[in-house]
Amino acid sequence: MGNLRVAAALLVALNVAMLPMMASAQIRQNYYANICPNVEGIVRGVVQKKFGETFVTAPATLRLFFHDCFVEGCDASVIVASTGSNTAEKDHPDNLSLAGDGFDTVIKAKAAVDAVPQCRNKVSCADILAMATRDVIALTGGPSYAVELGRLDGLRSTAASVNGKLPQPTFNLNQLTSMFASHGLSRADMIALSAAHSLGFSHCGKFSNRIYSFSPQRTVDPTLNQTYAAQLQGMCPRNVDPQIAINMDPVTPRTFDNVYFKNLQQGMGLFTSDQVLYSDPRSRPTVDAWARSSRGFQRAFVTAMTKLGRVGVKTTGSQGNIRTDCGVLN
Ligand code: HEM
Ligand SMILES: *[C@@H]1O[C@H](CO)[C@@H](O)[C@H](O)[C@H]1NC(C)=O
Ligand SMILES: CC(=O)N[C@H]1CO[C@H](CO)[C@@H](O)[C@@H]1O
Repeated sequence: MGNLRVAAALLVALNVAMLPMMASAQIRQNYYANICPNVEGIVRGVVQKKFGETFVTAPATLRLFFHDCFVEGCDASVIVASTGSNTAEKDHPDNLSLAGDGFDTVIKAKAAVDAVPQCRNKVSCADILAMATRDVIALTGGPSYAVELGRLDGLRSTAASVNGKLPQPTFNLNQLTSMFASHGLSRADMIALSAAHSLGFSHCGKFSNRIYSFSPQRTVDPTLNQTYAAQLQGMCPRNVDPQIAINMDPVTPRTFDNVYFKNLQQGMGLFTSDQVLYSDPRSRPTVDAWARSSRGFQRAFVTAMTKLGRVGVKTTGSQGNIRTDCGVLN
């Protein structure tokens, strides 16, 4: 018994001692400076070309990065394809129809990086996704920032691991705050990151409860702008084709900007999880501040993206590796 207690105390001490060691295995800027000096230019070239072909490249890549980081950490596990014996993350129903263009962006950038002999099999898919995400934000008018690198690719990807890991559009502020907090992200980080909904599309089914069946007493969510609600009903009639998707930012759908917050002030947040940031008095002051100040929002967004990019990263050989094919575990 005494020995066990000593062993337990030792384990606790060891864990505490290891915390700073683990923290020192951090990702950092310019990680590939000697390994593959032009990696950021190579990735940017591919992203620019693909963005020129289709705008969806931007929202698809940004959302893919978020879903990657929130399930098993930023380790490109979301990109792995299912095999006969394993249903991977991307085939979980909550992948919420991740657009194929995000996957395609990473795979094309990986091919371009690996075409350079010095870089071949030296750059992780997780890092390529992080760089591509930074690039699509800049291409759509958002802030540019130095991206931290040095992640390894994860060793597993299962649909089961997605359960309960992604926020739902029906979430209230407490649910949003606690899910983001479980990844070390503050409420301000959560609010800043939600502005990713400044770009991209949603299928009608994700918010139909707000315009058709809000409660037994009311058809339309009272926090929704009633003019906007009527427009949404027009674009998304009952029994609409489930493939139909509409812009999440009705005002500037192709620009990454703080109009997202101005929309919330007008009752034009598409999901409950968007509008609640304004209707809840605890988060409203932040929404108001970033609706006023584009610079303030951009600064907070870069901070939050950098923190998101650190979630669950793998940096040692026992935790991960560099995949040769982003869609297949080594
Ligand atoms: C705060 C909680 C969040 C919830 C509840 C949420 C939920 C959703 C839902 C339901 C959709 C529509 C999916 C569809 O119908 O196809 C969507 C789209 C999107 N989300 Fe989120 N999301 C959240 C946070 C984020 C964050 C933090 C990011 C990125 C940093 C993000 C990026 C995107 C993007 C870019 C799209 C558009 C995708 C496209 O057009 O292909 N979301 N989100
Ligand atoms: C609803 O949106 C319109 C613009 O589409 C705006 O003029 C109006 O003030 C909004 N109503 C509310 C209550 O915010
Ligand atoms: C892009 C992608 O992989 N989408 C899949 C999401 O999950 C459903 C099943 O729940 C698949 O049918 C999609 O192909």
